[in-house]
Amino acid sequence: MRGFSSPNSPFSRKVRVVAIETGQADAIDWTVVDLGGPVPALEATNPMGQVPVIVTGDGEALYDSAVICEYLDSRHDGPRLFPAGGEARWEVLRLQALGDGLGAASAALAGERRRPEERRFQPFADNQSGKIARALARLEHDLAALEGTLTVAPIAAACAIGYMELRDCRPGWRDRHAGLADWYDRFAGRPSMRATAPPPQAG
Ligand SMILES: N[C@@H](CCC(=O)N[C@@H](CS)C(=O)NCC(=O)O)C(=O)O
Repeated sequence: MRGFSSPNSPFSRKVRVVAIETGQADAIDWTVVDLGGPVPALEATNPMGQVPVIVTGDGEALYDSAVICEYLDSRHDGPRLFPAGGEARWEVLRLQALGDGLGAASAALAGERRRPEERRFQPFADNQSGKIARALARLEHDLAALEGTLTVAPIAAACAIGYMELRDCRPGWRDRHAGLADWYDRFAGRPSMRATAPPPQAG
């Protein structure tokens, strides 16, 4: 399979972690793209022009990260990262959405902060900050569900928290959410998380 990713993207990282955790790290040949401008090859596979994308052996493009993760989970013999059904499945999917939402709000806030000061729109930044604050509080409330059996839920949460922290979207979050920070530090020590950590940032 081929794939498109970018080094700092929490959604790309989520897929790469799932690939490692399910023994498929070598099954995807990643092209790392720079999202600073248009990437025609990426747009040709995903009309949204977003990473991650994979192109299966049949030549079919799959996106977004939730779809790719569930696809990878259907292709291995180990314990499933997506429960097949029942309450457990809905809880894992909700938590995945919460983690992804945290990643999206953090990316939006980081993008807004990169704009020249005179072109920033503070209400937009405040709205994203509110989403980040509420998502962190909810993840801490749901800590018990992040512990225990590995599913896509803690993977999504940890990749999003890693990005949120990389971009310093919520200064002081570790003091406000000590339990979540402790869980995150332990989870970030997994070989799959260490292997996919964003590269050291310039400046
Ligand atoms: N819901 C998508 C979100 C993907 C996403 O936002 N990717 C960002 C990088 S973190 C991207 O490609 N941004 C470029 C753009 O939106 O043009 C997923 O889960 O894969």
